[in-house]
Amino acid sequence: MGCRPRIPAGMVELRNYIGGNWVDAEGNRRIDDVNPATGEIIASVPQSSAADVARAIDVAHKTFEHWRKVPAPKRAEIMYRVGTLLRERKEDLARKMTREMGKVLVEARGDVQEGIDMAFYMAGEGRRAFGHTTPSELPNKFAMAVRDPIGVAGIITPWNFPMAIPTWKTFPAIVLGNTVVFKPATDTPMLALELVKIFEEAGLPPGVMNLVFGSGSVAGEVLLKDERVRLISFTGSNEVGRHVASEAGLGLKRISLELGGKNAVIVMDDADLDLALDGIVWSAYGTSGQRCTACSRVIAHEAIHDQLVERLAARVKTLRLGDGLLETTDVGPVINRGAAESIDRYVEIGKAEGAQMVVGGGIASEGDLAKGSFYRPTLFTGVRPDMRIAKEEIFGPVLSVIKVKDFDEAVRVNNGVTYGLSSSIFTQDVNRVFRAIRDLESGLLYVNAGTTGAEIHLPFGGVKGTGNGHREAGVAALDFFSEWKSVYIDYSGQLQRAQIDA
Ligand code: UN1
Repeated sequence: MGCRPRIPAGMVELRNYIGGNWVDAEGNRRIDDVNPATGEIIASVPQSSAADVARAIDVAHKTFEHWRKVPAPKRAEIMYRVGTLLRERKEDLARKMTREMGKVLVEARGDVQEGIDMAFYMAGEGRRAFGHTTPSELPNKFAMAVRDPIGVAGIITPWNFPMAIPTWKTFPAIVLGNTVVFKPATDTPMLALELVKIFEEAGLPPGVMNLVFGSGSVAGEVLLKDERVRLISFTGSNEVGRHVASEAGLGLKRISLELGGKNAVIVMDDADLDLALDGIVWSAYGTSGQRCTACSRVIAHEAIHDQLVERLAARVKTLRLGDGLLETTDVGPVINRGAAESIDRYVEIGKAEGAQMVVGGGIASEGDLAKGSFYRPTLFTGVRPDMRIAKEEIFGPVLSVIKVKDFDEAVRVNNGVTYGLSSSIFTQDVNRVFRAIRDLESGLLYVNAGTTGAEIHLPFGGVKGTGNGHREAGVAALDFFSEWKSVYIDYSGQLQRAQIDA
């Protein structure tokens, strides 16, 4: 295992970061990091063994003893510097992200911006992290509840928001006094490394943030099983989320799961259709449909259905596929070949179920597109709520339109899936708006906007199969990454028995 004090500029041979050292994985096993738009290999990535991850946990565990005692405002000062560095490098990071993950540049900038926002928000929490003071039921007794750090946080992140999601998890963890072992998605290692470099430059003490590259089945598994890891924050698929819940649950870890979605835009008969079209196209085909929050169902009132479908089809036909670095591109590649094939299997299922594919379908392979993994923006109509394409998460640029008679049916269809992340309604009727707020089963709700665009200072997460009841971001993140400690201070000088002494 070679140790180097600093990572040389422009290096494409990535290394783990453990205890403040850039180190190779045991046996130096590596895989390629590939640009999904061009097929070009952009970096070589270590594949950590179980022993590599155990070493990272060991360091994080030892560092916790020191880090938890550093005053939170001091921890937060580092977070301000992280925010400043992210802001300075925004353009460079966005370009790297587009090359590594494929999303179009304007969206990659937004992804980095989300990290900048989170840095300053969480830095502010270093001087708040409010607890409670509350009266005691007994005289001459003081009561308060304070937030304690928990310990080593195992952070397992997806590839679709290579900067934003790691910041949602690592920033609150670190400001609140936890230490981190971070295992990023195999498809987006470079952005994870850039984030960790920024932590290093910002002056984060060695051992607080440790980065291990590798597979879920080897590296991730160690995080789930090692008893020194006290909390796991995971964003990814429903299937893996269930595995995380059961493995980490056995060790009684605190677990936050952010899983899939089958998000819908409801368009009522009184909707502003121009606005609805903009919202639908942006939230269904942006990020090539690869957001947990992406719109994958349109629930259209019968009075506007035909007009909406016709205009939507015309819009979808104009979307230009291509490399996200090009100004002319509307929709970038999907993350890899396997993803394109899995999306295509769903499109075939939709056709076999009897839905009408009015636009798109198929892996695109004309010209330069053949070098990458591109899926044509696809639109289905005549979709029934019981079809698989209306129920299962596809995670690609595939949208299904379902026709309904009225508001009540729209709510039933929206709620008739196992997920509940994001829902939206387009209407001008204030009564319907408030009924929608009350009745739609989702953790995020948009009125007259698409299903994407969550801001970092509000809780983020979903109901039902989307997770396990935790929320990320906003003040909710503080509750996940800290432990409540209730403290009673009796200054009466005598025994006072709660619930017993009058
Ligand atoms: C995700 O897809 O997991 O609201 C995160 C949004 C973004 C975050 C999405 N701010 O679409």
